[in-house]
Amino acid sequence: MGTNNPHDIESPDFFDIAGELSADELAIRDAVARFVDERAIPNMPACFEQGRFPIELVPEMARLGLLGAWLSDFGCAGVSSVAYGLIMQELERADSGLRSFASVQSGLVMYPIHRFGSDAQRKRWLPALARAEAIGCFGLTEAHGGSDPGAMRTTARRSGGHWVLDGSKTWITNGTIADVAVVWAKADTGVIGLLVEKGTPGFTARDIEHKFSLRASVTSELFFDAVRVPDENRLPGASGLAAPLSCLTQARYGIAWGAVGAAQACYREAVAFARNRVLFDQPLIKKQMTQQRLAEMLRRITTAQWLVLRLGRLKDAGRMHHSQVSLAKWNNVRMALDVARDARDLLGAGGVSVECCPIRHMLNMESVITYEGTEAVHQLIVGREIAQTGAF
Ligand code: TGC
Ligand code: FAD
Repeated sequence: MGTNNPHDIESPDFFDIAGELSADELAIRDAVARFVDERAIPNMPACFEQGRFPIELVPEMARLGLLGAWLSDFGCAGVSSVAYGLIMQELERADSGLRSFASVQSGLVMYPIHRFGSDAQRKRWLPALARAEAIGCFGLTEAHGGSDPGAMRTTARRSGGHWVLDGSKTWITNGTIADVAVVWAKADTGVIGLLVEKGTPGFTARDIEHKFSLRASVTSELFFDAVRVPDENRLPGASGLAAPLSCLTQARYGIAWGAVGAAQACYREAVAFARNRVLFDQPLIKKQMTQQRLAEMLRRITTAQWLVLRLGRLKDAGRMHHSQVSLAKWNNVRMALDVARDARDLLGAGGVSVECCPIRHMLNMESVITYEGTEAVHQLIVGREIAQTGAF
């Protein structure tokens, strides 16, 4: 049987997921787990409290080959989708802010350049993004409603060898720290993607402050006022809304894995607390109600682990459909939110302190359940598969 020791790197692994992983996948997971345990976890409570993204960890993540890790060539590691998922799981065990950074850089910036970019764009940006010499962001959401990106109002108008970009984007991860923004805009021909470089006249970014969630992550607004973007910065292979939506599939896949890591961290802390806390002359873990609660957490985590493992194998086999990713993102984020909330409660008063991870993960999950498609959007995507007709 898999390990259930809260101090073990694999915990919980009740159905021996580790036994399904290749030697390479295990080695990658363990290397990231070491980085997370030694370098990230000790700093995350303070970063969350201070509302600071730990940017000093980014070069270390790049050195470990974590950015765009499943992509091939151009300085990317070319690991399996399951290995990439394990990377996301381990990063989010520390904090969703760390996983968010890696998700955006990998799935929302490197992926569209890799898939839709010109050779010149790939050569210029991918090695730099993999080494974290450049940081990227992804601008799709607009203030009037992120769930319906087809209704975007940001426009791109052709003018000689340039595109003139007007509009704004909001709730953009990495916005003010990005060297390049992948911006989606409406042109005469439909939705196009432009690489907008920091410092381009008319392009400004401003941070969104006062968040109660994802505090250890940079979230920004982007403004475009007659920004002239050369045509060579247009992603030539991207035409129509399907292009940005295919990027979302990549990021949602990583989130489905990441949510498992957040839930694992909460479960471990709940088990350790229940072992040590003595109430009514007995450790809490000996109480029927406590065991029922921990068993419930383990059930939810275990089913989520199998879901993403299967999803990853389907992805590697080229058989994954985006509605399956929706079901996994919905299920696993809901699972992590519920596990985090219950673990928070199990820890009693101490559980409201930043010193305990469940409340931080719980607050983060309120963003994670909203971004990359809200729970309702994913339910409607799965509903559309069942009914073969959309009800958005
Ligand atoms: P719809 O008609 O469904 O689709 C238009 C075209 O796109 C194709 N498609 C997809 N392709 C790949 N992956 C997907 N997930 C796809 N979903 C749809 C579809 O087949 C169609 O292709 P074609 O060739 O027939 O044209 O479009 P719709 O306008 O009806 O939209 C449907 C809906 C609601 C599902 C979509 O708009 C949606 O997913 N909305 C949610 C928006 C969202 O998730 N935004 C996320 C912004 S990025 C973000 O949050 C980053 S957080 C980062 C972090 O910090 O981790
Ligand atoms: P709305 O779309 O206005 O939704 C409001 C409510 O309506 C929700 O409860 C929703 O579930 C519900 N709803 C929507 N459609 C329906 C329907 N058809 N029927 C019934 N109910 C419905 N975006 C980016 O482009 N790039 C980023 O990097 C990025 N990073 C983010 C980081 C953070 C921390 C956060 C919080 C968000 C980020 N986002 C990003 C934005 C995110 O994708 C949007 O917030 C999300 O898509 C939802 O859009 P909205 O907030 O405008 O909510």
